[in-house]
Amino acid sequence: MDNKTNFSLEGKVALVTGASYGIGFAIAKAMAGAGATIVFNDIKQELVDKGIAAYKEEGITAHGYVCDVTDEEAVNAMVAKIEEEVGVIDVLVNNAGIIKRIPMIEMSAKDFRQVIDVDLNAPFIVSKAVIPSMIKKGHGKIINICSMMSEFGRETVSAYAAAKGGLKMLTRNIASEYGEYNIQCNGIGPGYIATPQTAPLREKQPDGSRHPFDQFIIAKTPAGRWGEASDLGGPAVFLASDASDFVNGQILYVDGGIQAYIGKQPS
Ligand code: NAP
Ligand code: GCO
Repeated sequence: MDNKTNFSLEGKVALVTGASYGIGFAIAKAMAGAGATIVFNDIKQELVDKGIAAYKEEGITAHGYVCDVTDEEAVNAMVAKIEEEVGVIDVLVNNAGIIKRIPMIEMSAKDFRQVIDVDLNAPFIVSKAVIPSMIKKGHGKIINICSMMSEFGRETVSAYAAAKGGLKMLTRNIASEYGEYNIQCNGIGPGYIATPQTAPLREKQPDGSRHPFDQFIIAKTPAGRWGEASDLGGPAVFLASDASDFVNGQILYVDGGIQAYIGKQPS
């Protein structure tokens, strides 16, 4: 097989969770560009409708479903409906996620549990729902959207870091348990990406200056910029394609080099 077809997703059905916008949307757009049929879900009908319209603007006929990925019954029903209406899922991207930035000792157990539920329990639930058909089909790709917080902590993100650290190990476990069925499970660890999720960290200050955290990330990134959601498309296509059939249990960090760099000294 030549390298061109190796990276093709022609004939593949890709489900990207929480992909009405943001990183999920960018990954789905890139996969569509490689030939995949795109299926996505979001928690609200209005967001699914907005997503379908946004994909259409990009020339993509996406299949949208309303589903809360933390609800196992709803997820199983959605996967069954997708298999009936679109086809067996060849590629799953567990992208849906939330963050709550609260100092740990001020965080309620309820808030902590909600982050763990969406960011860790849901990837378990959705992966469990799609793996049986992948086994029957003889192949499958699962891509978990991890984070730099799969490796590092910082103030106010205890629940998120715990979830994303767990997601790294869930990735490795799925790879270990289902590799013999030609299912590859890998993670993508984005660095700091300019999406609605990080908008509070980039808000302009009253005096028009950059948010302190924004300045911090710029100084910590060799490229001196935040990542764009589109920066994740190529790595996702690679991990969804036959080109990565012997890559399993890996977390591919797409962070602009933050983890390699001590950071620019303040001028
Ligand atoms: P985002 O802009 O907040 O989008 C998250 C998406 O997930 C939204 O469409 C959201 O839908 C959906 N979602 C949330 N809870 C859901 C649920 N229970 N069921 C179904 N969908 C749900 O976030 P993003 O920046 O694109 O991040 C996407 C993923 O990348 C997340 O897993 C995040 O942790 C990870 N990540 C982000 C960055 C970054 O810098 N942005 C870096 C590393 C990793 P609603 O709008 O309806 O809530
Ligand atoms: C934060 C950010 C990060 C990013 C991302 C980094 O508050 O530190 O939201 O968590 O979202 O996960 O990889």
